[in-house]
Amino acid sequence: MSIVTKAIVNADAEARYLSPGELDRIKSFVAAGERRLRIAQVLTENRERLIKQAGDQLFQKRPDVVSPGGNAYGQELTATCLRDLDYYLRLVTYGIVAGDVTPIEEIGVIGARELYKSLGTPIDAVAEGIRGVKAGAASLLSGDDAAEAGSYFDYLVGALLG
Ligand SMILES: CCC1=C(C)/C(=C/C2=NC(=C\c3[nH]c(/C=C4\NC(=O)[C@H](C)[C@H]4CC)c(C)c3CCC(=O)O)/C(CCC(=O)O)=C2C)NC1=O
Repeated sequence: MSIVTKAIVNADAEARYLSPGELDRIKSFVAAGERRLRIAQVLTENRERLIKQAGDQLFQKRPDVVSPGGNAYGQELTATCLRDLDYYLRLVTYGIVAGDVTPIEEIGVIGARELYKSLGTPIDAVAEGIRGVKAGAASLLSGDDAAEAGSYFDYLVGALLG
C-alpha cells in the first residue's frame, strides 16, 4: 500500500479527515515523486545491463554456484538465477515508485528463505547478487538518488538474510 492509501484507510476507519501530520507526510511523498519516478526509470531502462554485470560479478566471486553440482550450474539454471536477480530489481523499482518496501516484502521476501532452502539455493549468494545490482545501480545515479535506491536494496538483502 502506498502512504496515500494507508493514510486514507486509517482515517476512514475512524471516519475522520486526514490529520495535519498525515497531510504533511503525503505532501513530502508527492514532492519527492518526480525523483522516485526518475530513479525507477533509470533502473528500468538499464535492467539488462545491470543484471548481466551483477551476474558476471557474482559468478566470479562465487564460482561454486556455476560449477558442476552448483545450484546455478548449466545454461538453463544460470538463466534462472539471472531471472531471479531481474525479479528482485523489478521489485525494487516497485518499492521506489511506491516509496514503501511493502511490495518488495509481499512479492519477494515472504516465503523466499523457505523456497531457496527447498531448492538448495545458497541465499547468501542470492544476497551477494543483489548487492551487485545495487552497486551497478549506484554507478548510474547521482549521490542522493543512489542512496535512495540503495535503501530498498539494503532492505531486501537484510530481509532475505533475516
Ligand atoms: C517475483 C518473485 C519471485 C521470486 C523471487 C522467485 C524465485 C524463484 N527462484 C526459483 C528457482 C531458482 N532460483 C535460482 C537462483 C540462484 N541459484 C544460485 O545458485 C544463485 C545464487 C541464484 C541466482 C542469484 C536457481 C538456479 C533456480 C532453479 C533451481 C532449480 O530448479 O534447481 C524458483 C523455483 C521455480 C522456478 O524455477 O521458476 C522460484 C519461485 N519466483 C518469483 O515469482
